[in-house]
Amino acid sequence: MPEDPGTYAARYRIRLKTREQVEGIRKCGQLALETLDLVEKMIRPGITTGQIDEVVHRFTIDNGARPAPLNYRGFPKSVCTSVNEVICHGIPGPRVLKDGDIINVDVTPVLNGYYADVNKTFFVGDPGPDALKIVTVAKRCLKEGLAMVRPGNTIGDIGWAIQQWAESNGCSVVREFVGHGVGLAFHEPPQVPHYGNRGEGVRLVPGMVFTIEPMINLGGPELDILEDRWTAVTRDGSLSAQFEQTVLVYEDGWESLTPFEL
Ligand code: EYL
Ligand code: CO
Ligand code: CO
Repeated sequence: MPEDPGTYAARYRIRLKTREQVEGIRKCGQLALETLDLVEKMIRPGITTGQIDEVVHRFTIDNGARPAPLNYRGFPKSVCTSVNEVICHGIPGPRVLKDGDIINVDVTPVLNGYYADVNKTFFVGDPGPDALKIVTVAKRCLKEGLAMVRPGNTIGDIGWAIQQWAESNGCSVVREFVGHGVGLAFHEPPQVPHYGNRGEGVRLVPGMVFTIEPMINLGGPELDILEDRWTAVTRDGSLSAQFEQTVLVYEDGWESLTPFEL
């Protein structure tokens, strides 16, 4: 007898979401996207990453939500801001953005108990050729990963598609940070690596909600963690870019709960 999807998911401690829960996550996702739109409008040379944090914090609270990153495992701010060679988990502060920088802004509001996790990488002023390349490749990597999401495919299919695009374009995939189940908590099972082999890993079933958030480097995949114990940077100093969406598996394929154009 074929195994029930709920029973299969439970073996991996994956909580399948009800329609009501999906509605809650979708509403949180809309707030997250509005937050990123607000941030995009303020990004220009001369602002600081700390100013981005202030705007994200205020807008989140004013909309009846709270920022999940704040105090999460001791993270001191409400949003991650990762500039140039910073891969992820950059801490907002006095750093001033300059023309030609790239900056990833990663927002996760908690609204009515539901979590949605989304990020984008923005250009500050006019991008140089390296900035243009890494942002273009990272964006396409998320698109390739999303295209693999449907019942019957596996987590490994997603990672394979991402790794394939990144490496065939001369870029590399960060291994230390992965996508994750999300919705009722910031991080739930399963883990979603952005590398891997076709057909390997957990099989996707309707009701799963998880992020895909490939971190793509222009040089090698190795990273260092700075003294602040949060900021991850490329070991070779090369640029790194990332795009993230929260995605729902449903009977016919996938639906982003944090949709933006790729
Ligand atoms: C926590 C785990 C080392 C993640 C995200 C994992 C940090 C350092 C080990 C944000 C903040 C993922 O999912 C995230 N962004 O999309 N902290 C995170 N950790 C962590
Ligand atoms: Co995120
Ligand atoms: Co995430």
